Amino acid sequence: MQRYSVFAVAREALRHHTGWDRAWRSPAPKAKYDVVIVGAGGHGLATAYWLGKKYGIRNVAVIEKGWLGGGNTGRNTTIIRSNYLQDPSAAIYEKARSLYETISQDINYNVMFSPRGVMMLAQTHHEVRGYKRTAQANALQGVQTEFIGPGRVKDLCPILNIDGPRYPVLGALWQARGGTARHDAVAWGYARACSAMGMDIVQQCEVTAVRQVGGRAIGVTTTKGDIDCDKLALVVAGHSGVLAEMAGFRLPIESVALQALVSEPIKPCMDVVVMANTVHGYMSQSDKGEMVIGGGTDGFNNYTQRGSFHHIEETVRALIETFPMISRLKMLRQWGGIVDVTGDRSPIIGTTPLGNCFINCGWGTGGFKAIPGSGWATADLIARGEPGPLAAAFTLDRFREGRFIDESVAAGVAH
Ligand code: FAD
Ligand code: PYC
Repeated sequence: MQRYSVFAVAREALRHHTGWDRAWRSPAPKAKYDVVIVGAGGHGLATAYWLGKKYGIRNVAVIEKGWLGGGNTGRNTTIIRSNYLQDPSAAIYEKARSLYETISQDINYNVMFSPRGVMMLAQTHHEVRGYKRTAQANALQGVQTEFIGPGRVKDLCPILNIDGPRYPVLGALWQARGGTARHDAVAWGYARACSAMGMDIVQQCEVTAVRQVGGRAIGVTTTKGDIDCDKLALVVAGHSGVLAEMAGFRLPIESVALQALVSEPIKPCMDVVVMANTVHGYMSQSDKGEMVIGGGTDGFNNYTQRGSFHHIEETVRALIETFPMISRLKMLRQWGGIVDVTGDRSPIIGTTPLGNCFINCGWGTGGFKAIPGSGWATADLIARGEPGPLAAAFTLDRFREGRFIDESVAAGVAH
């Protein structure tokens, strides 16, 4: 793999950028791999990366029906934080957040991780109690968060109106090392690192059937032909129910569109991420100056990866008391992604009723932040055939056994 560095950029500048290699190869699929991963979003690619990096398993294909990172990974609002309530969630999200700290060096690709700080506003007394409880749980879990008062909130984000008549800001749960990263760079960086390890990332290749013999997965049928494998991983987010049906089992998951929008670019005015869960909306400013604004999920199940007009009005209306400045902004574009939501708002990582077939899904509205840690845990699962400590609580069995990991508040997005 050609190494990216300031010297490489300078060298290429002198020769008019004619010497850059392609970031990843685009091979035709081979007939057989040790591991086939369906879905080249962040989670599928990070899983492949850790399989190669940690376990030396490199005869791996990542099969993608569209273009890599073109699902939710390239459509999200990029918020990274680990301020969850339950211990298993804090462990996997904090592992992921800590990997984000060094990911650009680890994979030699600048994902623009920006630990600018994330605050979740408390705008009711109930939220104050809830976030104080989360801060205490986080302290026990080794996750650094604190509950801050309204004065500190205003200092950190002067454009906030903390004296709103309906929902004054009473404080916030603050995670100083939370932040954002460039979403598609995360997918591109992992793809480049996987390709350099000899793995095949096969785009424009849809899986249409899961082939099985005697209760074990033996491969997939795709629009580019049959591909055999020893182990199969389904990492397809909003299409998890579809792939599970091909594999012959059902998942406790609903697929629903989550929408976001950005404004025209403006001068820098906000250098933290703010989530306002009572009124419901969240906002940060991109490096280009656009205000990145997110809303809630659609109120009905669907597979439509697009925005709908009423969401602009609903989301902006919700935020306007807290951020009066957005009443003067022109909105530039909106979009949607299909997220996979479980009943307890926690992911599923584990074995499945089909032998040799593993699943990673259910990240719902909040899986971008989890990508490096989820890949780590899923690679461990595939390599060893059973979940390790990071994934053990997130297996499919929990729905049968009633071991829910309720993160409906920490999810921070209206469902
Ligand atoms: P995806 O990136 O969706 O990848 C799955 C891939 O599988 C897709 O590329 C798809 O094309 C492919 N696939 C599907 N079916 C097949 C098939 N039959 N054959 C081959 N390939 C197939 N999370 C956060 O942490 N912070 C946020 O701020 C945040 N904001 C969000 C805002 C929006 C608007 C949306 C939509 C999501 C947001 N999320 C956020 C959630 C986050 O984006 C997802 O949880 C995460 O990206 C899921 O990654 P993934 O790799 O599992 O799925
Ligand atoms: O999980 O932090 C999150 C999030 C913010 C917006 C969408 N998801």
